[in-house]
Amino acid sequence: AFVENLLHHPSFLDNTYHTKFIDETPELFQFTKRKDRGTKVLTYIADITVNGHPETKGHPRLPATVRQPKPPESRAEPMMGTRNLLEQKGPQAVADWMQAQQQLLITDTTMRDGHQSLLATRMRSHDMIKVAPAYAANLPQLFSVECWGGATFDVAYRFLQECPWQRLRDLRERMPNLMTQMLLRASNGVGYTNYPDNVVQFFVKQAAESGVDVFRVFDSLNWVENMRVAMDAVIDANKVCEGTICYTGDIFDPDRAKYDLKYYVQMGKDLKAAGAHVLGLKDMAGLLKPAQARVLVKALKSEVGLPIHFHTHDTAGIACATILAASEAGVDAVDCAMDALSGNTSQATLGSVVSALKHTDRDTGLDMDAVREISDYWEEVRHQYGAFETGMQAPSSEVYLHEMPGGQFTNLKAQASSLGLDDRWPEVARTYADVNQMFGDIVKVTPSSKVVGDMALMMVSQGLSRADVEDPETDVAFPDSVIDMMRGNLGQPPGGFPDTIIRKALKDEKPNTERPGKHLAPVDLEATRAELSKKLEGLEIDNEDLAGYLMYPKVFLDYMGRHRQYGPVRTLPTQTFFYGMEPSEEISAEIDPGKTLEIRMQAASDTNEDGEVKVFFELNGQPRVIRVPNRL
Ligand code: BTN
Ligand code: 3PY
Ligand code: ZN
Repeated sequence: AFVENLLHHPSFLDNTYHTKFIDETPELFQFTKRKDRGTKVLTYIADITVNGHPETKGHPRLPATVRQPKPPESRAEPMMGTRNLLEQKGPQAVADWMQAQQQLLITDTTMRDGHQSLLATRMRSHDMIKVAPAYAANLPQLFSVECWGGATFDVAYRFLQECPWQRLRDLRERMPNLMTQMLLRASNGVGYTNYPDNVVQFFVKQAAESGVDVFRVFDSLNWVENMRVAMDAVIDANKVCEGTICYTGDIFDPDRAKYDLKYYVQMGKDLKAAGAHVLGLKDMAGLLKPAQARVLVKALKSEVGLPIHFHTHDTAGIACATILAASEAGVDAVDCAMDALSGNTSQATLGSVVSALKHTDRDTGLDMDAVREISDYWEEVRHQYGAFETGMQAPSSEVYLHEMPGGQFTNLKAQASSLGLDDRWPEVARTYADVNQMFGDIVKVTPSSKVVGDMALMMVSQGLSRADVEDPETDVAFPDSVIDMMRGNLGQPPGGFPDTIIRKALKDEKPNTERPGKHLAPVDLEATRAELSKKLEGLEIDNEDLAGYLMYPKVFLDYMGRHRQYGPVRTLPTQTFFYGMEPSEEISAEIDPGKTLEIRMQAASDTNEDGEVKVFFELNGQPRVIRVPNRL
């Protein structure tokens, strides 16, 4: 309702501008519009100051005296890095170089999986952009910086009130020598469902144009058939296609024989045949153990013949050991997060891996002083996101039971709490494992992991066991996501879904066992662009916005509605964005390159009889009063 109202609010209808347009062509909007954006941003600050931000309610802000996180100085002009190689010689040259050189290559995941797994994906672009030049200058040996895709795309629009494409362009510009990397859910794009082929193609093309160099493409059921459209689009864009195996089970466990060494080697070969430049090995839950890593990496190296890029999570506390074992077995690249955003459900600790390999034949070449300085910066940043900390205090081997991905674990825990199941977590974990078996032992990663989680929560809250669900005599109300998956709308797992569960969920309906995209009609892109433009009062819609709308129509429109009201709030310091301001506090916000709003809050009045509060500011030295309703 909030957004509905907003869309029909006069302020929405009479302001026909748009972030990228105005940010790139400020001269068209001299005076009134510039002043107008100032008012919008002040309105946002006033509102948050009076009413609080819905997402940080109940959490204390840091004192205004705590300094803004300060990025390290650049030590030198950025040296040539992997991006230069990609630009000059193309993706195959990158892959060849990976195999030819000896150092263990490192991807820094802090700006994507790190905060996705530790801080509910809530890190703002503002905090990333500031440190990007230090990455470029001080860590030119990095293989890549994972900074886009996965859940960060919709969270940017949905919760952070910022454009994910702009984040990408801003980071790309500040790290000209480093490859950027994204996580792409193949036909599910950066969403939770299969999209028509031409939407996937359009999205990949735009991501490549806006600045993604390495695409890690995976399918949530490990179905290579369902990865081809996305992989081909990456290859067509002349970017690095990292065709990816999702690891589940345990290759040494005879009870999990479905996912044995042979299975993974075959999938690696299939991905190579599908055109992958690099083979991704994605251990999204952190299940691969050191001894198994040694065997698996050796086999993939020798039998597939692609460079291997290994991704894992430290949920069980063992990720560094597994990475070092993989390194000994010859893995080419691995993912780590900067120390301050590593460990637990996040990645292994970057500084520890770099240190462990110093003076060995796989020395990463990264400078530990530079690593520490950047991690110190991230530590200050993390303090500002206390409201999103999950409270996970220690690593846990329980992950070997439930196999939840790092990004889902804390999320599901919070969902369980909100359903009043706090004290029944062990039961949820156990049930999640039971659901996996009931579904035929599947890969659990977005979006299939969400389906398993939905089912597990439903069963625990309704007191149903696996036997109850499978009993043809009991009536079960399946979550929509389960019915959708059984229909075949996420594709097929190896061996298909078991008949018992299909029949129970779909009754007499027949599932589709072909590739879902085969049955989805292409979207008329230009008609959609026109329709979106009309919804937004004639606003010109560029390809980035169209791609965002195609992924998440409602989320995108809601974002645009709030943008009209609040303006470029992505430029505010993080404390201000989440907590507003305190009397006498001063901040600045660079709304365009070189164009800065100096904002000082002076005071806030009492609430008047109309329920409004007056908030007194100085904006670039001029007094401004903003009235906002007190909704508390
Ligand atoms: C969301 O959580 O819906 C996105 C964050 C922005 C919401 C804005 S903040 C100011 C105003 N007050 C609210 O309660 N919602 C909007
Ligand atoms: C995502 O798809 O967002 C993931 O992080 C999967 O591991
Ligand atoms: Zn991950």
